[in-house]
Amino acid sequence: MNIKNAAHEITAVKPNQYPVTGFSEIAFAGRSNVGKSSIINTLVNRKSLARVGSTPGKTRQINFFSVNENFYLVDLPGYGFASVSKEMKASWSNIIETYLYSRKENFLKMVVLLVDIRHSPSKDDITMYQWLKGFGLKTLIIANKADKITRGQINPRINDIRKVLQLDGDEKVIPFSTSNRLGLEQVWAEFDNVLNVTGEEQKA
Ligand SMILES: Nc1nc2c(ncn2[C@@H]2O[C@H](COP(=O)(O)OP(=O)(O)OP(=O)(O)O)[C@@H](O)[C@H]2O)c(=O)[nH]1
Ligand SMILES: [Mg+2]
Repeated sequence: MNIKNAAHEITAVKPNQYPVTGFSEIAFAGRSNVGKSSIINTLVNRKSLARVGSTPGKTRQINFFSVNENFYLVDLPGYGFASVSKEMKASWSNIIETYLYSRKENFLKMVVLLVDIRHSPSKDDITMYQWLKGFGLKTLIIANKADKITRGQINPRINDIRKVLQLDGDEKVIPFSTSNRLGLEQVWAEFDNVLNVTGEEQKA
C-alpha cells in the first residue's frame, strides 16, 4: 500500500457518530496495552497519529483513521484491563459489540485480533476470536512485540498461539513488531487483498 495520507477522522462511541463516507474499514481488537494504537501508527508510518499509552486503557472509544481518503483503520477499545470497574468493562464491551454488529454487513472487511507474541492468548482473546468467527467476520491474527523475543522463539510462540486459538491450517498468524517494523509488508499485503487494492496503488 502506498500511503499518501492518514488522518484522524472521528472519535465515536455510538453508531450515529460513525463516519458516513461509505469507506471500507479494518478494525483492530485486542487486550489493552497489546499495541493496537501503536500498530496503526506503524502501518501508516506516523509517530503519534493514534494515542499510545504506557498505562493500559488508553483508548476508551472508537477512533477512525482515514487512509488515502479511501478506507479506515479503526482502533477499538482494549479489553481485559483488570483494574477498571465492572461498569466500565461492560461499557467497553458494549461499544465493541455494537460496532462489530452494525458494521459487519457492509463496511467491515476484516478484524485484526492483536495478541502479545510472548503470551498464550487469554480467555478474553479466545472469546473475542470465537465471537468474531461467530459473526462470520474475516479475521487476521497478528502477534505483536516480536522484538521482545529472539528470532528462534518466534515459531514456537506462533505455534502455541495457533494451538490455543484452535486455528485452521489456512489461518495466518503474522509476527509483528511496532519497534522494528517486522511483518509490515506482510500485513499490508493481507489488507490490500481485502480492500481490493490494485497493483498501481500498492507501489510504495
Ligand atoms: N517493545 C514493543 N513495545 C510495543 C510494541 N507495540 C506497542 N508497544 C508498547 O506497548 C504499550 C501499549 O501500546 P498501545 O499502542 O497504547 O496499546 P493499545 O493496545 O492501544 O492499548 P489500549 O489503548 O489501552 O487498548 C506502549 O508502551 C507501546 O510503546 C512492540 O511491537 N514492541
Ligand atoms: Mg490504544
